[in-house]
Amino acid sequence: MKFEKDFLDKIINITSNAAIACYPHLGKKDKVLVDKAATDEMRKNLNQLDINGKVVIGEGELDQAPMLYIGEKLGTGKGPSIDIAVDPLEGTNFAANNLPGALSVLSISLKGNLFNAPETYMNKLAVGKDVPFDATDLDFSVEKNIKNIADSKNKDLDKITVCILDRPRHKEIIDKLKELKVNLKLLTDGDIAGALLVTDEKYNVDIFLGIGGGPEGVLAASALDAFNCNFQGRFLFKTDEDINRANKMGIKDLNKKYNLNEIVKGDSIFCATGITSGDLVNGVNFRNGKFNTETLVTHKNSSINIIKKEVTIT
Ligand code: VTB
Repeated sequence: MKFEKDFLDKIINITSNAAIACYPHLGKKDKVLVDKAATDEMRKNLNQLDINGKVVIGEGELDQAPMLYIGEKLGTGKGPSIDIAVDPLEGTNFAANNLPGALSVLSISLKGNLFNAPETYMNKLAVGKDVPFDATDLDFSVEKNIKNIADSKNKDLDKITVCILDRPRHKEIIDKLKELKVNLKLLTDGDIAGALLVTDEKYNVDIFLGIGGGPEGVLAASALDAFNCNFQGRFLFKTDEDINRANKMGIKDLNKKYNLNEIVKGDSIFCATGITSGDLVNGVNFRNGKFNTETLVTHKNSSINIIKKEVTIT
């Protein structure tokens, strides 16, 4: 089964509405409030869809409701069985401070086709489709990955740009990258968008790497799949709680390196609507009583990788 166009439009509307719901709360310095606005709106809209939906990537467990929690059932129950990955507000700091880069993100696939990821960190690597499949690997050293990319693109190292979250845990990698004299694009937050910068030369990012949220990794992977880019991820289970959760989800090899085709299978739809303007899309715009939103949409089976503009009247 493949998702049809009208279904695609409905999904675009869901992230658009969630983004619009954030608009009154932008720059109010209240992360909880703006996150709740996005989540409530996304849940309301998903529940109106004729699907038998289940959240496989969400925000925490049942006891952490009202967030869209892992295992939550969504939809009218009348349609196909769908796996849903959500990040209603990716970049809560951005939205609370009215800074660039906040997105509302959703990905769906048929049941069983999206990895059921626990809420833990993931070590990630993403490269564009112009990099040969075997040129990069999570298990290669940073230096080897960068040099292989430079070789395959016939570029000097100082023309390579690496995108990574700016975190103390990445100090060693960042020091190495500085030594290699590559260019850095350091993110304060928002590593879904960071990973997606490898999808098009216009963003001038050759590789995204480093440790960020696992759910964000799965969401990014579903878009990267439609762009035929490469992605690898390895979850990091540190605490006993993390390990228990992974066991419950059926993850046997805690150290497994996942390739993209093990994270996302079959047809999928990914939507990321801008809440505030960023590298990928513009944020919500309100003018003459109308909201304008911009959504990055990918649909694996129709090879749609577009930025679509939406207009909603208040
Ligand atoms: C990333 C990023 C998120 O968290 O996954 C990051 O995409 C990872 O966590 O926007 P730390 O902040 O603990 O490093 C965010 O920055 C915030 O959820």
